[in-house]
Amino acid sequence: MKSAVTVSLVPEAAGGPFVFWKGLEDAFAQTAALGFDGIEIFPSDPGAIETGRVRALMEQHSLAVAAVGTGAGWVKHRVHLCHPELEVRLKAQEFVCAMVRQAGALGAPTILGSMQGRVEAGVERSQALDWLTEGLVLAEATASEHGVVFLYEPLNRYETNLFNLQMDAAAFLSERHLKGVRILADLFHMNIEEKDLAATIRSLGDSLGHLHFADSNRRAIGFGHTPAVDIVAALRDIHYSGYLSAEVLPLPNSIAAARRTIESFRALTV
Ligand code: LER
Ligand code: MN
Repeated sequence: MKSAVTVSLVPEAAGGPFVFWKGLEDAFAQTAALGFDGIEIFPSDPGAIETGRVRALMEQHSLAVAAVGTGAGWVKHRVHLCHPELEVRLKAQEFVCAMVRQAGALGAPTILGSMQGRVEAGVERSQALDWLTEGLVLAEATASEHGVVFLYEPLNRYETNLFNLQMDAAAFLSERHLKGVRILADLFHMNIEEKDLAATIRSLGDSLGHLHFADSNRRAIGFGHTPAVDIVAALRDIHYSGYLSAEVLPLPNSIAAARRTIESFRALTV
């Protein structure tokens, strides 16, 4: 298992669950100094990832890019993949695929979280699921051109009505034959929705591709009451070798959240 921490490059996401906020140079330096394996980037748009500059930082600090998020497509640009208007859906698809190309060039998978959208009023659920599939098929094909998977993240009920439970999402991906799409399990969302976090992780097995390592209160693991020991035991049981990436609030401040994360990670994975 590998450790990672998040950096947001999106001022409009202020107050959101990201550890670092002061740009890539600052985040890479702090992340490397604490001994993480990777960094997860939340850019405002695909153009914000200059691959040459990011590659230089990766090399300088011996860090991988663990994943790249697409949430700014919703938070900043207000588009999503299940929007009733075709033009908005097409913009959302292009945003996601452009991000997949940028992330793919860095060897990193891209995440579909908030940009999945929701079943809007007046839209049939089956129609929204077909639109979601359309977006996932495009993203999966683009990701496979770069030899990476694409990540689909179930969210809690206050953020989407598409999929709130991990296994419902995994069954959907399987029904739609989306073999290049893996589940991103965010422990914060799971804490709201799942009956048993460790059992769910065991059920996910190989369909798990990435994990947001957040405590019950969306603070660093160790600051809440999520049963992290049981969860890491379940991850070992399924031979999970991906990232535990801290998508958490920068509380009490960025550096303390990052430090608590890496301390918890080390204590749990020895
Ligand atoms: C994205 O990874 C996520 O978890 C959403 O709740 C948006 O913050
Ligand atoms: Mn998340």
